[in-house]
Amino acid sequence: MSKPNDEQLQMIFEDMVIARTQAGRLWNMQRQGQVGTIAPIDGHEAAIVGAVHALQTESDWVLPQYREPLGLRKYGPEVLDAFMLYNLGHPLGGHIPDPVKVVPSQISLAASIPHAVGLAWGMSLKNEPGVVLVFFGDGASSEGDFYEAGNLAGVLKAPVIFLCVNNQWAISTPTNLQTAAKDFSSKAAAFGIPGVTVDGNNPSLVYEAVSEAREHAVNGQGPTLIEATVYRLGAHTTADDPTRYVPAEDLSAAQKNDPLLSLLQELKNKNLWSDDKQEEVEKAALERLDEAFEKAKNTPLLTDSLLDHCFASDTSRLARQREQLSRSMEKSHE
Ligand SMILES: Cc1ncc(C[n+]2csc(CCOP(=O)(O)OP(=O)(O)O)c2C)c(N)n1
Ligand SMILES: [Mg+2]
Repeated sequence: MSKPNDEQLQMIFEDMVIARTQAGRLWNMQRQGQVGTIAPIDGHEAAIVGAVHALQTESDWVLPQYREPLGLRKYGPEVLDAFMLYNLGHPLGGHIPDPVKVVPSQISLAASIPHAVGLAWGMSLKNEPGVVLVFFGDGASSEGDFYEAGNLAGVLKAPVIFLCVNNQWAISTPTNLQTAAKDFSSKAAAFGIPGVTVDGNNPSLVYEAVSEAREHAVNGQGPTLIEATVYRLGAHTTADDPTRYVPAEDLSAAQKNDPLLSLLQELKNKNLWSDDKQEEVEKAALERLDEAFEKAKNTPLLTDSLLDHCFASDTSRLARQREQLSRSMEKSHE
């Protein structure tokens, strides 16, 4: 079984710190009206970064839900650049150029899961190497798309990894109202595939589970469902007030289990991290975010391209929509 070595753990931690730092800055920027809605990554870093570090960026695809983009740094700066364009309201923002194997994140729950299975099945038909990893939440697992795609993937033995990040909440719906199953990984039984639950606050365990699922998939044995249990430490999004429904004692218990704290201690004990290093990484993370933000802000809005290829010439309804779109784009860019 493959565990991350010290050097990999250091890189994983660096990406976790970067994600947390950038998320904090984006939260403030949203409050200042500079960026749109943000779904904070806080509490999810170990699950996301640990998983992504077990993948091969040249051959393996990632399909995020919407909380993941800041954790996908291993796939290159293009992911953050695309995320900023998307956040600032560019209609085609989110598009990530070749050869980066990350599909744009989107908000429709579970909608990426059938795409992930189709992509994985296509890769196996074409004898292409690699696997597809799709992220989704505990809430998304109640969607029909999850069951339909999971079933098909089991039958086809598609090389796909279903990674359910169970952060205990779907906005204000707790997991006991989401499912009567004992956990989310047991849903794998209906698909005839392995299902495992791992502590998503421990990036080594997530890395190990994803490595094993990857081996399984590339050996032609098909999909795995991994449930990574975490606790959402922030709000659902910048539009949410979790103090209205998250029990304060649950949150403070989860804060003691913050995935960054335990790994920080472990790396410091091994002399693999220092306060100076922390400061340097945080500073670079903010500079990188500023750069991506400035780049996105200075990119002209392609307001028309979204509607360009619907008809040979605009119907009256389309013309109306085109005008509405360009008005709202101008407003969001003010
Ligand atoms: C198909 C669909 N239904 C409902 C929503 C509204 N919605 C947005 S986020 C969310 C909660 C999702 O929870 P989960 O999948 O656990 O992800 P988390 O936000 O906790 O990371 C809901 C219900 C949506 N975006 N898409
Ligand atoms: Mg959730």
